[in-house]
Amino acid sequence: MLTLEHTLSFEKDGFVLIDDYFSQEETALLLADLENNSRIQDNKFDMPDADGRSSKLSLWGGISDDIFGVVSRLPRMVNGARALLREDVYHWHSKLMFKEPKIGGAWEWHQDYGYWYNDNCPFPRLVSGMLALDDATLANGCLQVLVGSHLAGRLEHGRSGNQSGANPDRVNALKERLAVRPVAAKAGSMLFFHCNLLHSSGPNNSDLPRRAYICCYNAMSNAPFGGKGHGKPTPIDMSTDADLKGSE
Ligand SMILES: O=C(O)CCC(=O)C(=O)O
Repeated sequence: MLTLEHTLSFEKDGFVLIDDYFSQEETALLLADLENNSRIQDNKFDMPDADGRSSKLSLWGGISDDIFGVVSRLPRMVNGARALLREDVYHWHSKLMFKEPKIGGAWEWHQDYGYWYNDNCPFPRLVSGMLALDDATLANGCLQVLVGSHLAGRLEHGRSGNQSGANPDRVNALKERLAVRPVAAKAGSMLFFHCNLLHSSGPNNSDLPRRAYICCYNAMSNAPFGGKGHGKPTPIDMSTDADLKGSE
């Protein structure tokens, strides 16, 4: 459950990391499913970085009909996003991030709203919940955030390979004023972050994978104009903790 302190910390810093949001048993269930989940495995695509290394991503708009969809609909996820955005939310998209040992590449500094602005969301009123499926460390390319950068507003983004990177001069100016924080995260922890928070990650130089499941929610009042964007602005049919255990 999110507390008032979590919400205040999110508003000040643009993110909040909560340990043990999912139990070890729950993350083990997700990892076991992931191995054989052809919907996710067959839809992975590369996100090459500037050095020619790649993370892999599998991304979908509708809520999936499997254990990962159950997670996207759990009250701890949906109510968390509601508390942080202070209104009802709908499912924008969910995605699996894979950083394979020695292969997984870096992510440029960017804001997710750098992408989602172009999907015609009028306001930066989206939040992502990133569930660490493995321990995330600097060595395996954990997320790094620029603390408080969500308050800078939306920055211009340009293409960088398959990725969209924030204007480097702006990022450097913000780095002189704000702290860069690597978010080392234990498996099962949850990082909620604001769509204007600048974040990046390094390559995976370790022998261990770094996998994360990221559920993104949009404020119900913020549906895109012009028929663009992901998901549908409809209320989420919530799942239960028991569904998570029962959907093996
Ligand atoms: O998982 C990562 O290393 C980067 C993910 C990311 O930047 C994103 O999903 O927007």
